[in-house]
Amino acid sequence: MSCVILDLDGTLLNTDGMFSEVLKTFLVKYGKEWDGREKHKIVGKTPLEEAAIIVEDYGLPCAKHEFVNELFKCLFYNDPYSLCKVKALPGANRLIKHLSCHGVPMALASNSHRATIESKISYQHGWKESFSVIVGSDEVRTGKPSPDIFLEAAKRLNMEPSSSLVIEDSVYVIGSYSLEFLFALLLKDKDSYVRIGVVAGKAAGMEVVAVPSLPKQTHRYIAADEVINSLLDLRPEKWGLPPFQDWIEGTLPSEPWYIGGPVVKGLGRGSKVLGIPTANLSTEGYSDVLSEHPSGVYFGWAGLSTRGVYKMVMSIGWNPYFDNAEKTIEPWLLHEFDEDFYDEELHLVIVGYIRPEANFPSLETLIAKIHEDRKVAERALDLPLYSKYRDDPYLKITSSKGQ
Ligand code: ADP
Ligand code: RBF
Ligand code: MG
Repeated sequence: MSCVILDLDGTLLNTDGMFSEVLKTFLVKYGKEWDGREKHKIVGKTPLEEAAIIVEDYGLPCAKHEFVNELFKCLFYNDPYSLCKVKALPGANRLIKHLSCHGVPMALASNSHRATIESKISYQHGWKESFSVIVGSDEVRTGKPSPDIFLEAAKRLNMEPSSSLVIEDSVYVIGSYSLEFLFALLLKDKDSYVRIGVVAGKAAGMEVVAVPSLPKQTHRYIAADEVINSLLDLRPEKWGLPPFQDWIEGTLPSEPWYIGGPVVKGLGRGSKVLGIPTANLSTEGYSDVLSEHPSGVYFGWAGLSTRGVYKMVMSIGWNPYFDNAEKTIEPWLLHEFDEDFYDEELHLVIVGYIRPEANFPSLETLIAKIHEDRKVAERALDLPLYSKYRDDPYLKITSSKGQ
């Protein structure tokens, strides 16, 4: 591949976060206050399903399609208030910097109108300069799922479609469609919603990597050449592009991030089924942090009140092998304890990423992989880059629970 064509919403930008932002302001109009509790239930739903839950939960005096209509209007028509709150998705800045440093030609190809694309990226540092080509749906005859946008992007980059790599989340269908068209499409074929971008890329004769922005939806992306969990998992060298050079001994360093709380009961499977106890933390109150980090296997340091600071490797997500309904945070402290420590205050400093969560053909292979993760984390945490966080004050918990 000699160039990369990227979708914007849901691929580089967290439009999902934007949806919640708009939702919050919108609820105020109805005299209700957003309390974030829906975040759990809503994960993995399409906006239509999401709206139905909210209308019901808050007892809003409107039909769900009216509600969605209003939301779509706020979201997709250049409302500067919501646009400036949109955050880059994990790995988006890293990818853009990497490709532009190596001189890989890049285009943005979105179903939004060009003006909307430009105002969206104007809030993201360094993005405008990195894309030599931007194509909006108002610049071609038909938007995705038609291949026009992608073909136009390749043409303007002076590249052959067959040497263009498309990266798409496919989910958000924006701008060029009327709401009526959108609803008709969704009613007829629920999956069309997540296929649109991938189908457009394949119809253009390009290679397509899908990065689903809805969890547990991998099966809907069969048309793609590869499905990855997040941009962190993209391996450009698979496509003949320069590899990332920031992996260190099997780990990807990140800015440290912090979560903590009392150790809660999980499903009781860790020690019983895997022989690997995980001191689960509640996801409540962490929806923002968790939406900034993809599900996956991470590592760092764990501080337990009254006991000390330990190396830690953890998984965050839906545990595909068990196909959990809820997202869980499961840190394995790399130390032998003589007893349980439920309800004790546990603080985590997460310093890097290891791999996406995966499914496994057997329990044995899952267990073997987790022990491999343990080795990777144990070794990496001795590197100065990571070991310095052992002294982070967040790990030294002096206050008692609730303070
Ligand atoms: P649950 O599903 O309730 O989390 P687990 O089987 O995963 O049950 O066991 C986790 C519990 O085991 C933790 O809450 C903690 O009290 C205890 N535990 C003992 N050793 C460890 C360890 N090394 N790492 C994490 N938890 C441990
Ligand atoms: N479960 C999975 O289904 N897929 C995984 O890739 C996976 N990776 C894990 C990595 C680590 C480091 C740990 C501690 C657990 C992992 N688990 C995984 C198991 C899961 O998080 C949880 O511990 C079990 O489901 C028991 O509750
Ligand atoms: Mg556990």
